Amino acid sequence: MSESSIPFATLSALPEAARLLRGSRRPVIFSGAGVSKESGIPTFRDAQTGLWEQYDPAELATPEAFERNPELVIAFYEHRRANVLACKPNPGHIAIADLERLKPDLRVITQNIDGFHRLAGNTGVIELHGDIFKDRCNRGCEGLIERRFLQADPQPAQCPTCGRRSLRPAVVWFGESLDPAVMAEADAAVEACDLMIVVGTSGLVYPSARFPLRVLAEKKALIEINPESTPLSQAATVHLQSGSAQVLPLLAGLI
Ligand code: BV8
Repeated sequence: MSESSIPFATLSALPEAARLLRGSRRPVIFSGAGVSKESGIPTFRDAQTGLWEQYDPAELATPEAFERNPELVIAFYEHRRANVLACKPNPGHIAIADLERLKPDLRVITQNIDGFHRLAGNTGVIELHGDIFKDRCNRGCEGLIERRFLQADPQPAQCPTCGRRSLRPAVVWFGESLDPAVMAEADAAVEACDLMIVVGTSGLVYPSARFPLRVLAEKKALIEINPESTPLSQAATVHLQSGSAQVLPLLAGLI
């Protein structure tokens, strides 16, 4: 999308956003599904395309769904894994990696499980909700199993520790607590930051949604990048109302 397709209000707000970012020593990027939309990964609030139109992801991303119908949940994640494997980081992810080269203390906190911030080159990415390419035992056995290939059999795979068919994606489902160590790392990064750029999130899922609210409560600068308005937009220091793949490269180019 060329600059001409970016709303004038967004283009005129860019210099202020760039001034804030230039003056920041420890920015945090807080991202949600919207940052991967232009890579071809549907967000949660998009109607899932194809086979998954009739399912609500929030219904499938739960321990109850896995207990009730493990094959359906495994098939849902295999479908999403295949989609992520067929996609790649977009210019928005690349721009965030470029920003880390300009600002080495930049941290990325993401709600996404696609790994695209790491793939784009960011380091120390804090993945609040896990990684779609890792499995873990649903019965609590220790350890994560890296799996970048697709399993043909939709039955849960066998746990190498307990031998039961209990492996599931190592992601945080609705109703499951986030890893306390990951939360502590995110808390420390937000505590230390002097600016947050919130990219592509509806800000509706807790406890992750509390991080931008904390930045606002601490009167730090918050730049929001989202084509829609969200509960954060009113209080944001700057709201760049556009797609992240368009506006992040422009912003990075001004630093
Ligand atoms: C918890 C991993 C304690 C899985 C995800 C009842 C029972 C239990 C809990 C609850 C309950 N009621 C409420 C809760 C709390 C619940 C919650 O917050 N629910 C919400 C729906 C109200 N939270 C939890 O359950 C959390 N755990 O609370 O534990 C506990 C324990 C036991 C009992 C009680 C409490 C766990 C939450 C984590 C769930 N896992 N992901 C998977 O991915 O399969 S969440 C998942 O949905 C994503 O990771 C993400 O976080 C969230 C979707 O949010 P977004 O990323 O913001 O995406 P969304 O589609 O919403 O928005 C996209 C945005 O992008 C939009 O604003 C759009 O405008 C914008 N956009 C579009 N295009 C672009 C763009 N932006 C930029 N550029 C573009 N081009």
